[in-house]
Amino acid sequence: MNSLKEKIERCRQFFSELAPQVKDAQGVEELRQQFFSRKKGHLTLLFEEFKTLSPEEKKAYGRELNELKAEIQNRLTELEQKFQEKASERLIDDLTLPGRKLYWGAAHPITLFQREIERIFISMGFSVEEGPEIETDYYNFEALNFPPHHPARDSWDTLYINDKLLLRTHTSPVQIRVMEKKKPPIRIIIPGKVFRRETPDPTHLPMFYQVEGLVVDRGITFAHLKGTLEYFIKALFGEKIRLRFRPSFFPFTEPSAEVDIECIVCGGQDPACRVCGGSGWKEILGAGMVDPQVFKNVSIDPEIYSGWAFGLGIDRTAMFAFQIPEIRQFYENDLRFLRQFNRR
Ligand code: FA5
Repeated sequence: MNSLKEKIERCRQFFSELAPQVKDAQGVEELRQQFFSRKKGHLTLLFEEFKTLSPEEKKAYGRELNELKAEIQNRLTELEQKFQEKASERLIDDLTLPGRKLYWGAAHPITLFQREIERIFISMGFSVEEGPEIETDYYNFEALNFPPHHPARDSWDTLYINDKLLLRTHTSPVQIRVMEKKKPPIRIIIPGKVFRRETPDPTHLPMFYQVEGLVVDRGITFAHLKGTLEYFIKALFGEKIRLRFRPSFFPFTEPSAEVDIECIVCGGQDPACRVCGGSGWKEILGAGMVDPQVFKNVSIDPEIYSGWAFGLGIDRTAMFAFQIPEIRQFYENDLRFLRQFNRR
């Protein structure tokens, strides 16, 4: 009986005689079957025989056999590519075929909406700032008047990286970063991603966008906050939108409020509404007058200056603006959904 070495050589030679005769993709597939088919392929049979060898023989032939397998596979892949290219050249040549439809990429609806928000605030004289998504406990909590172990920390379901670092739970830490560097007058917005350990539902996401607003100057009052937010929300939704301010609590503002807009999904008509729970209202932002302690933390004198701040959920508000009853749709990457915002 021939040694496995001779058989390997014969198999190599046989393949090199057959390969140049292949004329098309089907021929490549037939050749592949001839050598690799599960029961009778030439290479398969050699591997079967290899299994019966003694450990010394296995050592001697294992490498050669694997090299042959790799050689044949590479050549088959080359042949496959060659015939694929030929086929597409033929397609390009055939001018009677219908054209291929190309889709332009477009900005994501949340990006479009963020730009709209920026446009409104820039028109009121605000400028746009940014800050890091990975934050320290100091900027995310302490400087914002949440001492360690303060119970208010519980309402921010924080994703910690280690004892000192975390994924920011809101855009408010950038207020501190800006006030440390710039002195009043300050009139800024801060859009960006925030993260919370939340179970997704029709109005909640674990990663979402917020836009923070901050105004600091002499003589700033709650009336300025209310007027600016009313103007902004009407610019976004139209004059007829109904909104309400509700008293609330944030450690870094005093007094604090939340703003709700009317539920676009049920208009308050459905007691089982999955968006507003039947109340007819949905919260879109938190706001308030900057707490004097926050000013002290950044060495701004609260006896001279006052200010207001707000934090709005961009995705949550976009749901209402685009009349989408389900916030998760923004991130499901369903092109049928996303293309509706492609205005090209
Ligand atoms: C805050 O994050 C405060 N930093 C807001 C603030 C800023 C108050 C400045 C005072 C001064 P709150 O956790 O309520 O607050 O979130 C603000 C907005 O983010 C909410 O009104 C909502 O629109 C949006 N939001 C909150 N949680 C989620 C979530 N899981 N998914 C989507 N949007 C959310």
